[in-house]
Amino acid sequence: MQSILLTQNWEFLYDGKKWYPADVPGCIHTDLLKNKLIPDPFYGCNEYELQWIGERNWTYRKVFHVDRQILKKQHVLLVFDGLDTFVSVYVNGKKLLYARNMFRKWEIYCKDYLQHGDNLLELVFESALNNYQKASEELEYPLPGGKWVLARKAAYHFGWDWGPCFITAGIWQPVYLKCWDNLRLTDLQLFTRNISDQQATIRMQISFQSDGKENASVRVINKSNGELFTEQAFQIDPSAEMVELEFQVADPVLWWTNDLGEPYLYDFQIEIATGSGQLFNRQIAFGIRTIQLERKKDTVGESFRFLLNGVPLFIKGANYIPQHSFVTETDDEAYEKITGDALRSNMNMLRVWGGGIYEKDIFYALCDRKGLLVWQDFMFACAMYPGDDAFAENVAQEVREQIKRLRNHPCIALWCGNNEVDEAWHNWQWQETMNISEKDCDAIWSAYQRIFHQLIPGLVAKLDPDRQYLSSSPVHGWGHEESMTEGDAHYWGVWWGLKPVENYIEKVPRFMSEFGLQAMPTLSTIRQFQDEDQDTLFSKPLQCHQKHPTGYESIQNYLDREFLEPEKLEDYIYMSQLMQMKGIGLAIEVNRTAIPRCMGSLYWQLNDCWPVTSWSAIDANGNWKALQYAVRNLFDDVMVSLIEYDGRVTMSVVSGLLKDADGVVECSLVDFNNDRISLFGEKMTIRAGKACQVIVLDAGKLRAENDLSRMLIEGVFETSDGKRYVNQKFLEPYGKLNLPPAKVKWKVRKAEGGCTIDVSANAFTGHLQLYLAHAHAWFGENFFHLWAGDEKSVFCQTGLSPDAVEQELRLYHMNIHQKTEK
Ligand code: BMA
Repeated sequence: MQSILLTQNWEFLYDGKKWYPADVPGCIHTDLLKNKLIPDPFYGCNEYELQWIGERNWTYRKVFHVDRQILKKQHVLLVFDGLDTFVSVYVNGKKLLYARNMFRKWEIYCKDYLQHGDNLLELVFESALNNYQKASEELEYPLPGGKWVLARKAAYHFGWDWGPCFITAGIWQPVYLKCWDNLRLTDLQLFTRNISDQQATIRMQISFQSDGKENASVRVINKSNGELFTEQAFQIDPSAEMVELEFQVADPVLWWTNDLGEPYLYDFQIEIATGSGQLFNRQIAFGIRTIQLERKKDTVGESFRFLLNGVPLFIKGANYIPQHSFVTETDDEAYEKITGDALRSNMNMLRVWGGGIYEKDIFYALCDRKGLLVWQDFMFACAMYPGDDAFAENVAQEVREQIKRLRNHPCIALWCGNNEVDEAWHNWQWQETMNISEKDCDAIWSAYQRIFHQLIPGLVAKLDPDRQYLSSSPVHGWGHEESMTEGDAHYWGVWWGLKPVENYIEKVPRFMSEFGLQAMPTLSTIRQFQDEDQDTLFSKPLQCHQKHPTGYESIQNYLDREFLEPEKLEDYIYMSQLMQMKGIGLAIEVNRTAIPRCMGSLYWQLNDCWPVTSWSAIDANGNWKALQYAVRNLFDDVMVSLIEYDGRVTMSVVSGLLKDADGVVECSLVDFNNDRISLFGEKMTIRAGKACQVIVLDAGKLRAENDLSRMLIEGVFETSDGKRYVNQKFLEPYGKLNLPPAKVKWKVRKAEGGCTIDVSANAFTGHLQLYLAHAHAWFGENFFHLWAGDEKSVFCQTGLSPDAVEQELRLYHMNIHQKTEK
């Protein structure tokens, strides 16, 4: 088998006249930008000026050389790993393909159309918007939701409530020629059949495309130590879909999420030799484990919990969206960073949300390695899709390919049909607002059932029988009582319903798969779209970078409840982040303390695809908002929780450990002078995987006896081997605190990978934030409190020199109305 990469020397036609160099993989927006034909699409309100790009058709071409050796091969395929989206492909002037699905791979037998020497490959991309306009006129009934429903293309490209509308077109994955004689290996899959202490049985499925019958043999070797697992003979038969074999791994080391153990991967080297002398070598990093989603009737309703190797685990994580509006802009380093961020935040799952893309291989490989589970949505979101034969066939092919591509990854925990399609149809009143007739409603719902209740689950059952399928997330909409007693829930009463964050205390579902609050990104990210002289509330660019219809008003609504009054941009950035941390932090605490009733907490949303004010906890440049720093603590293997509700303050310690932990539990009030009043202190054993309620305090009494505007409450669990878990909370709204004037000092010194900042203060300083004015950075700790005399050394991960950091460093804290001096 020979592969010839065709990614170099492409060009695209601009204005019907001139050809410009193009990147493959790439897309029209990035090609226009790199050729300086458009301004930065993310800057200012440029998005609105650049809509014409998505309304046009675009032609790409390339000349490639074919030598005689290739033409001598029996089979020559032209392969596109990804085309975005509606495109006619011509080889030497002959149309060989019309592709119409961004999520599929396209292969064309092209030998008869190739010639020795130069060949011309041309692709004419049709505007996905125009395609929608045309296709929707032919629909028998209206499809509510959005313009993405007729295109098997990333839905967020059409604009989302956190993302711009950039309707891209282009070759977004590699292109190559593949040629071979007689036989090619098309697929190699491993499945864990069963596991005992002594051995694991692995089933191997090998698929070939073959011109005739042949004898063959396969060897499976452990690449890291040369150990031979099996050597078996088999027959290749062109009429059989695949060959199935089994082998054993003795004393298997299991794959665990990072919180429960080691995500151990076997480096299987699989060597296949055929009678006619062909050799195939494949490497699969395989994790031996079982994963189940258990949904069993119980006294509350129905459980919704994951069992990894039989162990129930509380899911800690977030919803993940594509990292860039232009998918090819996300490089390997960005995947390393985001999965690394999830790992260092003590997460064990990411949900790949259905309005984006099936992520690239590297994303899943990194999740395998870092012990992060993946909840994988199929790419359908928030709209009703067609159900005709052509659409169903297109989807079936996509689903088949994606399952086959991803099923070897131990990280994949669940297949989910779509994001909020079921919920939308039943709760978003489309039937009334769009005046859809009963007959059309029936047709729309049967299309839904065809795709999500029949077609996709049928393919999952056939191709990946050990993994479960959930037809839609959430199982019930948040307006329904059942959303709290069974299934997963997207609880949006807070934010969308403008309920106070304390509502999270009452709304505890079985598994919280979405909940969120917006906050502004860090200043250096705002700089990406506006210059310093535009830093006013709310400048035009700030408005263009807020996609929720009442985004800033809703943030203000939450700030008002905390008596926070931002006057300028820096105030708003800081206060909105504080508010987000408080609300989402509270929900996580509540969800975790409700174990085993609630078995998961995935906040909306981990990341962004451009610089924007959104629900993300990590902005588009990788800067962590306050929430993300807090999450690390709240998702730690042990969490201390302090929740005030209904006149009581409850302290709990929640364990995600596999073993019981002995230690000392303490609860105190600490005032801003660092004087302590002990409320509780005892030796305790915290049971593995359980929540332990430590103490319930009378909030009224605490208030009557203390000036809570000058103190915070602190809960600590210190294990007998010295690990400390701490939670500190103000019991008064932020704006009602009586903070002293504070002066913060700092010094910057060199450290490996960045620098160390030593900070100290002359008085209690609340939630001290460190950031760089013009550069992106990650801090080892942030938004922490300092008492007078404390000195903290904070690592700052940056490429800047200590001198530059000294210049760039900005501090913000809750006492800021008092002038901070160096
Ligand atoms: C959710 C998501 C997204 C959306 C978010 C915030 O329910 O599934 O569609 O961006 O809410 O509104």
